[in-house]
Amino acid sequence: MSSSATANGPFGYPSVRRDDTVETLHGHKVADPYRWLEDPDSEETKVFVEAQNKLFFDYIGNYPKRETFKQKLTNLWNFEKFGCPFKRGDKYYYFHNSGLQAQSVLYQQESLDAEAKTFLDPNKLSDDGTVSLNTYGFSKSGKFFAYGLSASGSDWVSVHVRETQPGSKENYEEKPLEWAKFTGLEWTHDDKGFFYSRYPKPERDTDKGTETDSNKNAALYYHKIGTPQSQDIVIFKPEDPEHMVGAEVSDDGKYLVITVIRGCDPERKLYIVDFAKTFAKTGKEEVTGDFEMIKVVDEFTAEWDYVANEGTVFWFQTTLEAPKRRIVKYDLAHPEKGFAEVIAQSEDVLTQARVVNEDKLILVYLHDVKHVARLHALHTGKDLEPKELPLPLGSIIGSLSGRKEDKEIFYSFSSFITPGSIHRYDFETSKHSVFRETKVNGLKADILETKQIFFTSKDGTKVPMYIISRKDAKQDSNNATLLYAYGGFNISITPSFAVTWLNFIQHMKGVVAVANIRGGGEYGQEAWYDQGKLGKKQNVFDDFQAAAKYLIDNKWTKPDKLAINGGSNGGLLVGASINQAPELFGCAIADVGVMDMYRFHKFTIGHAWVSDYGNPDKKEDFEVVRKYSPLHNVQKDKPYPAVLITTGDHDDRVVPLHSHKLLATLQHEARNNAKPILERVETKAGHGAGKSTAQRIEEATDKFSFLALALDHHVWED
Ligand code: X98
Repeated sequence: MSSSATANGPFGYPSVRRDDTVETLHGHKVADPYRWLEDPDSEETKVFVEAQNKLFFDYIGNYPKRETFKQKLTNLWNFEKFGCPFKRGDKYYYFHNSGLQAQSVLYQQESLDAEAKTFLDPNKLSDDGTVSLNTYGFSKSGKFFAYGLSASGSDWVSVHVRETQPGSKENYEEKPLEWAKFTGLEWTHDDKGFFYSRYPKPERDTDKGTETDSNKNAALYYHKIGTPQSQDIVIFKPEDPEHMVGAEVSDDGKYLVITVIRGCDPERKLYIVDFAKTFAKTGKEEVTGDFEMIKVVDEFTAEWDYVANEGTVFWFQTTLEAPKRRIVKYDLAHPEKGFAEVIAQSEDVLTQARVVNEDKLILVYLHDVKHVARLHALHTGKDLEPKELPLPLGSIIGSLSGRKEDKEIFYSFSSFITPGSIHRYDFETSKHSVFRETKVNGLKADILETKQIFFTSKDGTKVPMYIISRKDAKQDSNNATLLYAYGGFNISITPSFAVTWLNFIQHMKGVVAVANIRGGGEYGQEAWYDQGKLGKKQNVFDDFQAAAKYLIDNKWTKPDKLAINGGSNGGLLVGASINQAPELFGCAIADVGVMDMYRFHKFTIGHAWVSDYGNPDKKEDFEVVRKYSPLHNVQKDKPYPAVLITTGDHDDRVVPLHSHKLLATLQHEARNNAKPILERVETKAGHGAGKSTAQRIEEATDKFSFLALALDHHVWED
């Protein structure tokens, strides 16, 4: 590789080999000159990554305000973060981060006022804080704790078991369970073992998370504690190798609720196992695998989330004949009666249902991208007092803890400018109290404000958008503005307290806009999700571009001062938008994006995304992605904004090859672009989850420094 500025443009992009790979796909000749970048192990790919990282870090390292930004951000980040307490067995637990700890620590308490003892500290598991807790499950008695650790942000988890009594064995198993992924850890109530999902060991099994092998043939297993993983029992293996399986043990421990999952499609099959019936048949009071499945729903018709059961009567949250979801019940003893409605679909989208204090049903709804929590009687569905949980208007419930057997619940709420405070509601006394307030040193929330507006998209649809700014921000077209969105997979982008954004707003006088574009779940499946997937995916890009136009037309900003950002499916959104409307933006930051829409389904869990993108092996679907695939729509003649593409070397959700191939193509086609097109590859990081605090701070510092340089915006206020 050379870095001649003349041959390789004003930024001296590395020379990258182009080969003559060409394929004919559904009658179209498609060149793929950077196919070789799909091999993460080749020396040439490693040299590419090193050269791109050197270019980026040299560029950003020269920015004089980088250190100021980092110091301020570190300062703002350094506040105590508490999770909601939850009870397991006779003990309380909660997560806590003292401020800048790499990973949050799980604490154990005998009672809410007792001394908190460290129960699991992931910070002790690596030198650099890159081993993280990915999933966990307590046994019903509270005696055992199974937990999945992930290294370097990979989706793979190694499952460990420990006893919970202080002073008891820390490592119950000789060896952790391997090749678990996308799994819960669900204990049988006899404390003997737990259910989990795992894949076959990939062919290339070194440095987990850097391989690209497709994840297929998952199965649900039962692990009996104290026995080797090789003896784990297969409980259920879907016929289709791309299907997955989820499992939940019912509250009373008598049933196993199984869902068969078809990729990211929300519709699932629903099976139930009656343990007692199986034990009667096998003559053994333990899991043997000879389960008889009651196939309650044997088609992918709707979403099914187990809420509670009393004997054979089960309550579910479902989208069955209710795209905004409702609560139904089903009696296993009377299947002929089908599903009976308990709570009808409302105008708002039901997002969470939880039973507490025996028979109180808490339902959390999304109303114009804000939460409302309502209380109902489980049996009759009738309203109870208080009708709504006390919640400041315009806020979001981050977490909610409390189970059927608990007489109290804890819930945390937050907004863009208020960190999560924790509230307690006691059902015995009907009293609400603030359990914990969160204080953020250096945050001047009183000078900030959030507005929610509705803009009109290309086809006339009204789309909500939050705008967060200083109160003194003027609509003079001159604000450095960051527009963020996701747009897919039924995922709603709700307000979140992000110090990276607040640092930009408070200290750099920036504006952040969060657009709740279609493809998400903000207004339910029919009205929002279905309108932004498959053949309607262009609506997502149209909404995003309409959001940018709104910000420009209403003089919040102008193209030179507008940056866009999104991650994952939102990285695709950024990639597609810079090809479709580069003139609208001054800067674009695409994090961990899906960029090669012809080949996404071939790597790791990519096949699960045909729910939104269709299957490129089918001509009809291919013709849809052909119109927006970022890699295949790079423009030769239009000027691009400054572009930063970011990825992680252990991203096994959206493999880094997507970012590398788009980057190489952009640097080749637009090598003389006036603004830089660069890539940042984080080492020992994956798709986002599990990053250490230091990694998060460095990444945000680099991204906002890039944005400041791209928008020529160097304002700084203390
Ligand atoms: C995923 O790909 C989700 C991955 N995933 C899970 C879990 N279960 C899955 C079952 C089938 C297929 C995928 C599954 O995370 C899971 C289950 C229990 C506990 C934890 C995890 N997602 C999409 C994604 O990452 C959108 C969000 C979820 N994308 C990347 C879409 C395009 C870019």
